[in-house]
Order: sequence, then C-alpha cells, then structure tokens
Amino acid sequence: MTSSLADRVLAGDPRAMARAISLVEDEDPAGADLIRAIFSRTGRAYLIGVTGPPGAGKSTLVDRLISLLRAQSSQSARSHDPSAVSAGSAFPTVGVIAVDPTSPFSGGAMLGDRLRMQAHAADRGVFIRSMATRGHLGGLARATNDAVLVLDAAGLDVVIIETVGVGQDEVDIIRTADVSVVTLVPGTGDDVQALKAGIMEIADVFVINKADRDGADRLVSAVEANVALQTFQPDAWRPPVLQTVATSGTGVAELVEAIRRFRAHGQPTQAARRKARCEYRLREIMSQRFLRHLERRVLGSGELASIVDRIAARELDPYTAADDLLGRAFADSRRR
Ligand SMILES: Nc1nc2c(ncn2[C@@H]2O[C@H](COP(=O)(O)OP(=O)(O)OP(=O)(O)O)[C@@H](O)[C@H]2O)c(=O)[nH]1
Ligand SMILES: [Mg+2]
Repeated sequence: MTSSLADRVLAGDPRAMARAISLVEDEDPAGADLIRAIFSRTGRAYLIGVTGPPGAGKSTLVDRLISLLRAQSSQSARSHDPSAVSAGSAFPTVGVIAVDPTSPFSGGAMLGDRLRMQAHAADRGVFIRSMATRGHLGGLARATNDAVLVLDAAGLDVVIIETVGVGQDEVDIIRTADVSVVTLVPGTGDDVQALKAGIMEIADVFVINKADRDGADRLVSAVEANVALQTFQPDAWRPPVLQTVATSGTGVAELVEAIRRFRAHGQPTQAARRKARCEYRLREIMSQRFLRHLERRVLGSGELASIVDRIAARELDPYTAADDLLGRAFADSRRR
C-alpha cells in the first residue's frame, strides 16, 4: 500500500499528497514508511518561510505570491535544478503549508479572495494545505517538516510555509527555511511582541504589510534601525525592509525580487541552512521517539502525572526524576 502511495506522491498526484500528509500528521507508522521511501527524492524544493503575528495578512500575502510565481513561471522554462538560483530563474510550481493558522487559509478572512483561491485550486501547479497539529505532543515541527518533504518529493519547486510567529517550534521551522520572511503590521503592539519573541533575528526579508495603514513608514524606520544595530560581515546579506499591501498586491513583486536576490546571494549559507534543517529534523524525531518510548515502554499508566505531582509538591526534584527515567529507559532498551 505504502509503496504505491509513495509512487503516486512522486508522480505528483494531489490526492496521494493529501493522504500522505494526513498520515504524517496523524503519526501513523505508514507515514514514517512513506518518508523513508521518498526521502532520497527530496531536497530540490526551495523553501520560503513566512511568519508574523496572527492576522498580519500572511495568507493574503502568500496567495499573492502564488499568483505572481505562477504567472512568471508560464513565461519561462521549467527548471528543477536547485543550483539555478540566479536572478530570473523560474519558480514553476508552488506548495503551501499553513501551520496552525488562526484564520483558515481557504475560509474566514480569505472569503473575499475566494475566486482567486478557486483559481489556484484548479491549478495543478499549486497545492495548499493547512496543518492543525497543535495538541500533538511536540509533533508540530516534525509533522510540518514531513509535510514539506511530501511536497518536495512530489516535485513542487517552491514550498511556502506559513506560521504564526509566536511559538519556538514555529520560529525554528522558519529559521531552517531557505529564506525567512518576517511580516509585521503597523499600529499594533504585536510588533513589539515580535521584537521580543526573537523573530527579528531570523528574518532574511522584512515585510511591513498593511502599508495602507497609518504608521507604516514609522515601523519601517524602527525595523531598519533595529537591523542597523546588528553587526554584519562586509559582504553579508542585510535584510531589506519592504512595504506591501497584500489585499491589493502592491509591493509583492518587490518581495519576489528580494527573495530572488537573497537566493542568488545566499549560496554559501544555503548549504549550512539545509544542514541545519536536517539536524533539526533528526533531533525532532529522536526526542519524539524517546518520549514515546518512555510513555509506551517505561512509564506505567498515570506514572508521569504522579511524578509531576511529586515534583510540584517538592518531594522530588526534576533532575533526579529525569535521571531516574533515563536510567530506566536505557535499562529497558538493553533488555530488548
Ligand atoms: N488593510 C489591509 N488589510 C489586509 C492586508 N493584508 C491582509 N489584510 C486583511 O487582514 C486580515 C487577515 O489576513 P490573513 O491573510 O488571514 O492574515 P494571516 O496573517 O494569514 O492570519 P493568521 O493565519 O490567522 O495568523 C484579512 O481581513 C485581510 O483581508 C493589507 O495589506 N491591508
Ligand atoms: Mg493565515
């Protein structure tokens, strides 16, 4: 079953891709088998991370990006060569993973754009998927990474990941993308939050969206001042601060151009970024598997809760508890 699903994913069958993503989202063992089967065929997609506060207009912006990338692709030749990063290279097909959006990609705020979204839905070169994995213990980043692998294996040339830049998982996901776009909006306290949450440091490109609102210029100056505080090597990339109005599409062409320039500039750091993504992926899977091993094979039912109770009651300290669990886990794995 899985091998034929893998074949269909590799052939770019959208229904197989949707099924595959559901498997990895549900932590179905068939999902891990599928990733094993397709992994050698991944690593070709260019990953664009888009993050920012809730409601910043990320989905609207991504929708515009898709339109622009698709429009440009029909004008130039198809290229699967990941080294074809020079300005002007085409971005033919586009996948989107919207991670845990507060407003769903295809509903809510997007209702006004329904016609355009339907146009994407009919476009075989576009695949859009929302992931609602919050609640899975530590599963968000792994599931997102696996979903990206599915789209990559299916031959999509660009994969855009949209996350709300609030949690560490989300920030880590975007940090390991090939390019990280951080969106901010004028006139909200969110910007200060973003500065505090450490998403400033991960930006390769800043986008001040809703530039039709008051205070856009002020926010541009504030972000530029923040960038100026950072120290850069002489030939290092300096994150530009762009303005967009995603609802009308103003400034989105400049965003595509900035991504192109970053892609052309970023060759030496690109490999390091991709290695970091592999390391992150491995660490995620290892920690998740270790915790699952503990829960399934080492801990009795309700035992974790009672250990936590004892820590809360100060009968036990967390280091001793962790050492004890580690010891038991390894004793258990040696026995098997
Ligand atoms: N005035 C104005 N409104 C915008 C702009 N971009 C998006 N919006 C509106 O902002 C609202 C939120 O847009 P979304 O694209 O759903 O924002 P989001 O960041 O994806 O939201 P979450 O995924 O829920 O965090 C919608 O009502 C959009 O129409 C803009 O440039 N100007
Ligand atoms: Mg969204």
